[in-house]
Amino acid sequence: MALSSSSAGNNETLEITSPKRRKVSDSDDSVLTVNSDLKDLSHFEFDRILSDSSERKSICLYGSFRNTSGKAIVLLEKKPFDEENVKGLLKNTCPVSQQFFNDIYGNYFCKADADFNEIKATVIHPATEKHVKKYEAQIHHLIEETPNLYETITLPFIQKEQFNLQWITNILEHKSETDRIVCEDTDPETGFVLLPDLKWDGKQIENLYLIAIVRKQGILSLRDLRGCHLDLLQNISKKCVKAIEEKYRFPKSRLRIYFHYQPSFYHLHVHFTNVDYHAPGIHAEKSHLLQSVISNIELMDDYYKKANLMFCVKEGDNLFKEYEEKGLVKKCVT
Ligand code: G7M
Repeated sequence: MALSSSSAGNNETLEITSPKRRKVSDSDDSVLTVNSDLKDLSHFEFDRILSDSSERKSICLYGSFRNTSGKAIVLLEKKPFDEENVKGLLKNTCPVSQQFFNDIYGNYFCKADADFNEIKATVIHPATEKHVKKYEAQIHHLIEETPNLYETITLPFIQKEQFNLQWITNILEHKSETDRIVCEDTDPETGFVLLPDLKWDGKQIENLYLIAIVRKQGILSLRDLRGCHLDLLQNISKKCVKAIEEKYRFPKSRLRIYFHYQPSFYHLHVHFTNVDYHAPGIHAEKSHLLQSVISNIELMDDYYKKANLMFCVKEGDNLFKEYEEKGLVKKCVT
């Protein structure tokens, strides 16, 4: 995580500090990241908005950090309310200014204390062009990927161009986020690491979001899953559900457990979210429930080798261009 949330929320007391930088091995240019010692966002020079969402109460900014090479993405999101937070808010003096009232109905703006007004910030630096495309608002298309199209277009594309997986290696090798690990199984075939997703601060159950990253190398995505992986999938399902139940008192029946297809990162991982939370990528065109995946493989060992899989792609994405060049999809003319 880039920024401690307490410093992110308190915009009025930001100090001017020069971001220290650390070399990162996962960048194409091997440039320096501000993430090793970022205290505030005062050095961020904003170029443009990549996307914003009133529904998610988030905004994604593109720019750079002063005196630092490489571009940066800063994603700011308002955090959901929880009971503890609201109790604190109500106990503290929180000035309200009335907008209007009509009979028994009144509208107010409340000036909450910084402690109860935290903003979650995700900083990606140095950000590549591919990161920009991932976070940029764009038109989407659906593509039906046959096994042959996977072999001839998608797979060569993944082999040529994909996000670096250094953050995954760091988690598996206990070099990053070690204190966030919720449950771990070290078996080389069926093992995994379960921890909160980048999108979750690990606190509020309303937007509970964890990921289990498999230990075994070489399973790129759902497409690679076969009968020989059933033990791995069942092990993840059983142990992660138990760990989440124990740590967060959150029952199995309230968990949405799924894969993304296409994922952003081609090293197999499973998403665990609160079923009432509308996390990005939960819709039919992108998510595949773990239980359905297990069931499909139980019925047919090589289901995911033979199935046509739909996936959603942005018009600006290079994978879209690969399919466009073969005449399999067309840009939207408006
Ligand atoms: O779409 P895909 O299935 O590849 O999703 C990858 C998930 O990994 C997303 O939900 C990301 O929020 C999450 N993620 C990405 N990064 C770079 C990190 C990270 O550094 N740490 C953690 N804990 N989760 C990450």
